[in-house]
Order: sequence, then C-alpha cells, then structure tokens
Amino acid sequence: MKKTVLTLLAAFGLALPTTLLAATEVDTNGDGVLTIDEVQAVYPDITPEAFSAMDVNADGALDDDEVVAAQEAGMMPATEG
Ligand SMILES: [Ca+2]
Ligand SMILES: [Ca+2]
Repeated sequence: MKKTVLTLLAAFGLALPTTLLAATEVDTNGDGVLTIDEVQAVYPDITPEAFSAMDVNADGALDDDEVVAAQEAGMMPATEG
C-alpha cells in the first residue's frame, strides 16, 4: 500500500514530507485524521492533555495540519523513513 502511494507520488513528481507519511502510518483506519487511540497506539507517551494541546480546533482528532504543527513543535515524534 505504502509503496503504491510512493510510486504514485513519484509519478506526479511530488515530494511528500515525512511528517505526512508518518501520519498515514498512524492513521490505522485510514479516515485521514488521527484519534487519540490511533496516536497512543504508536506513541504511548502522548497523554490526553498533550493530544488536546495538539488538537487545535478541538474536534477530537488530528488532521494533517495539526499533526505537522505538533511534530514541528516537538509534541509528537516524527517517524523517519
Ligand atoms: Ca484515523
Ligand atoms: Ca482537530
């Protein structure tokens, strides 16, 4: 699956930030946003308080922008490669 995505992206000449790839891996149900359950499954150290801090619009899930912002702020580890 991931290889297919990467191949498609390469075909379109797009460079996808590693942060988005990491988010895709964490998003186990593939709905495009990360719930606290999905986040904690990968990052058990992230507390509900930290999750709330990352959930800027307080809708109970992290979208791409929120994940990128959290990773840039060092609140969520960015998985490399
Ligand atoms: Ca999800
Ligand atoms: Ca949100």
